[in-house]
Amino acid sequence: MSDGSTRVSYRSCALCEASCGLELTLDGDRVLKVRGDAADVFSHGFICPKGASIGSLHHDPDRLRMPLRRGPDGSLAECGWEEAFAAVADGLGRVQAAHGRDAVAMYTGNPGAHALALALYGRVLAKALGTRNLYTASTVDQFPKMYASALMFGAPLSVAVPDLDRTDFLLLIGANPWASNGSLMTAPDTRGRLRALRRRGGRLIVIDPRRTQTATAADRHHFIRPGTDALALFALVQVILAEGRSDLGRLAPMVNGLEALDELAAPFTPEAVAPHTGIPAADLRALARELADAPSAAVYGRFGTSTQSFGTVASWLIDVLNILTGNLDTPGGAMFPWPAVGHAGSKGPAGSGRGARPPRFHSRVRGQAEILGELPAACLAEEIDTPGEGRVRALITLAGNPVLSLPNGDRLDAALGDLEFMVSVDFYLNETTRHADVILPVPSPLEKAHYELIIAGFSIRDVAHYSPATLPRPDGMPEEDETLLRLSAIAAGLGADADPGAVDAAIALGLTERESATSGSPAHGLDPEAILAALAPRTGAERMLDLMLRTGPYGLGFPELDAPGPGETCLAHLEAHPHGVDYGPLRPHLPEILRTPSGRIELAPAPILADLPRLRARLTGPAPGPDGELLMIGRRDLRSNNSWMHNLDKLVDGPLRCRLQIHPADAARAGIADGDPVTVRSRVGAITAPAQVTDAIMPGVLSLPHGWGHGRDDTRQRVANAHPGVNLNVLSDDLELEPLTGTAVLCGVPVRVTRAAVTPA
Ligand SMILES: Nc1nc2c(c(=O)[nH]1)N[C@H]1C(S)=C(S)[C@@H](COP(=O)(O)OP(=O)(O)OC[C@H]3O[C@@H](n4cnc5c(=O)[nH]c(N)nc54)[C@H](O)[C@@H]3O)O[C@H]1N2
Ligand SMILES: Nc1nc2c(c(=O)[nH]1)N[C@H]1C(S)=C(S)[C@@H](COP(=O)(O)OP(=O)(O)OC[C@H]3O[C@@H](n4cnc5c(=O)[nH]c(N)nc54)[C@H](O)[C@@H]3O)O[C@H]1N2
Ligand code: SF4
Ligand SMILES: [Mo]
Repeated sequence: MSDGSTRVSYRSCALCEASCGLELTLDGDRVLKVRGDAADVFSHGFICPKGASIGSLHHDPDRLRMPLRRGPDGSLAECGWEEAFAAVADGLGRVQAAHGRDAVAMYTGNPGAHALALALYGRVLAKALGTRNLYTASTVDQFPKMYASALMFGAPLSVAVPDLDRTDFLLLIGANPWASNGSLMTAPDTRGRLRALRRRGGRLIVIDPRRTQTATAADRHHFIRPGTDALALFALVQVILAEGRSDLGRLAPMVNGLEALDELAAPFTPEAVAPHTGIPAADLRALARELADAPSAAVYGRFGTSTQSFGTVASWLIDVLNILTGNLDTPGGAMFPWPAVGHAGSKGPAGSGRGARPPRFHSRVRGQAEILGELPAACLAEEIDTPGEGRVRALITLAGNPVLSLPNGDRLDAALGDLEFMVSVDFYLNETTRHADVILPVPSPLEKAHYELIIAGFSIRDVAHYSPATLPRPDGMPEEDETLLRLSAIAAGLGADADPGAVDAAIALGLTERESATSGSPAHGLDPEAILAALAPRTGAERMLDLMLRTGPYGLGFPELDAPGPGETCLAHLEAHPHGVDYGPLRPHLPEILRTPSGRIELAPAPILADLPRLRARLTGPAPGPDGELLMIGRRDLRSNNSWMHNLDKLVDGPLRCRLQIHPADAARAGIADGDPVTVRSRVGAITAPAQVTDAIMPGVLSLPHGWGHGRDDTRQRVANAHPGVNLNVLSDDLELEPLTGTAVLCGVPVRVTRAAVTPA
């Protein structure tokens, strides 16, 4: 409603990891304008087309404001909130009673890493469900990096990020921050920061099977054959060691396993790996020398080095290089962020810990190991569609669209149609949620409070931002944390009518008890009830966040209880600083951050060594010939957000984006011209898309963007359905997993192409 006057409001953008500050101009509850917040302490006014569309997302008429429930005629129709929760209690209760707790699976998608309520209460729900069938998008994304970090530093979230603003040399491998705005590297305006790196005389080298925009802006770009990054990285290690160029500096006394590396690296000479990777030996040798000689340097890999056949080994080698060159935990190198809520990988006594733990159970159908508390998402479809004891019969999806994001999408699509019950917490009726019996929408990004609880742990500068809700929620719609609490109560058998406030109070008391028992915390020894009183009247996610901030490294503590902390940070302090609070550039944290049992950095962890025979076999196997198999990779686009921002006109207009990139030599061999419809087949499926013949892709490699494949008439996404594209994951194989983490091999899917007879729609 307009009240005739406009106002300006600030908040940080939760759409990707860059966390930019936004300046919104509003008239009543209408968003008139969205700009970058020039006063933001970190993004300084930067904004991308997605952030600029947050008003359109908020006002999108297709975005759900009321729950949907499947009626007797099989169609989804709006219903009241109480009716929706009662239907969930009935559906989940029936499946749990008939088939047991493991029969209910849960899948959490990418916004689970951004949304405060999901980050805090998703695990409450998982615990209440008591199921082994927990899945997330992490096993189609970053788990290899997290597992390598757990093995080397002792905790999965101890991920070192490039010190972008100070480094002299950056090797980017399998990442395209020009489009993605950075990942496991929170750096608003990555492009501007990379330009600044080159302006100050630094060098940027990119290794990618595509000449991306990031590559075009670099000093040098090398094509690499998908899936061979571990070979190329090992060659850099080999040269640095063989030429005596390694210098660990202050890390030397903190490292275990250095002596094993010479022998491990020996077979991977630049000459041996060149025919496999496609990078000439001389280039690899020169790169190794430049990296070792740079005054400061960082090696950074992302999606392309993670979601592939040697994802964990490649992720490990990236930090081996950072360590051998003396650049880990050093300004200008790769460093550990120190977020205001406390570093998630550094709980408990400093310097050593339990380290990575072995898997506690295996999946039912293919016996795949559990990883970091969950099962590989690529196993979800078979756990639903394979009959037998322990079969998944119900599914909860939180903020995910697995039909488009998991491998063998068509199999999962069919499996979801076969469930006894499904509930989705999401604000779109999309390719996945169309299978749900109940959809529970959540407030729009402008209707809820925001704090990047997880992502701030990957920030290239220590900063904190908190944004309260900008606009009120629709009448009757619960906060996202309340919805999750109600689902948790239902999962625990307390029914749809349990008081979410009482459940939350019990959880909060448990947390304050734990904090009171934590030595070193400002809350140590305080009466848990007194802590709760100090946090009042906040409840839910905000109460938990305030507790974490007050007891964090810059925290206010509890001065009202005579227990001050080291700083001023608390939720009220962040509320008073809408442009963010800056704690400065990253600082060294070794050895305190280590949580390995040895209290040292493990340079040669046993599980990684166990995968090296497979890599050596790769080296001695045949190298690809000029007309060898074609390998499919994905790509991202600045105006997409995985599968879900295609319903906004401004983000989908312009030239068709879901096109198959193919090198002219491969196109000529298959008789394909630019614009021709091409059918691509893999072991599991086939799709047809128009060709884009371009030498920006390496010969032997094809690329399609992921997240497309809309156009179902039982979804409610009018704009997306008018720009459907095809689902890349119809091609990726649910049986091809990286062995150490069960992460799907999405980069480098073997395919064949033929010119199709008909033009795709
Ligand atoms: N082939 C191939 N496959 C890929 C990738 C690839 O590059 N290639 N990328 C992979 C990666 S890195 C990822 S992270 C996954 C993503 O996989 P998913 O997370 O499964 O998919 P998204 O498209 O991110 O879907 C997010 C959903 O959350 C909803 N949503 C948005 N915000 C919120 C919120 O605040 N709360 C709730 N409850 N819902 C919300 C949206 O409506 C949407 O339905 O895909 C993976 N799949
Ligand atoms: N605009 C936009 N931004 C996003 C997203 C989005 O969908 N759209 N998604 C967000 C999410 S969930 C994530 S995880 C991040 C991902 O962030 P990034 O990893 O930076 O994003 P990608 O564009 O997937 O970059 C991966 C690059 O790896 C290359 N590649 C593919 N296979 C290989 C290989 O085998 N080896 C090497 N060396 N390279 C390879 C691809 O060509 C691609 O350029 O982006 C986030 N930001
Ligand atoms: S770069 Fe990411 S955080 Fe920044 S405005 Fe765009 S979507 Fe939002
Ligand atoms: Mo992701």
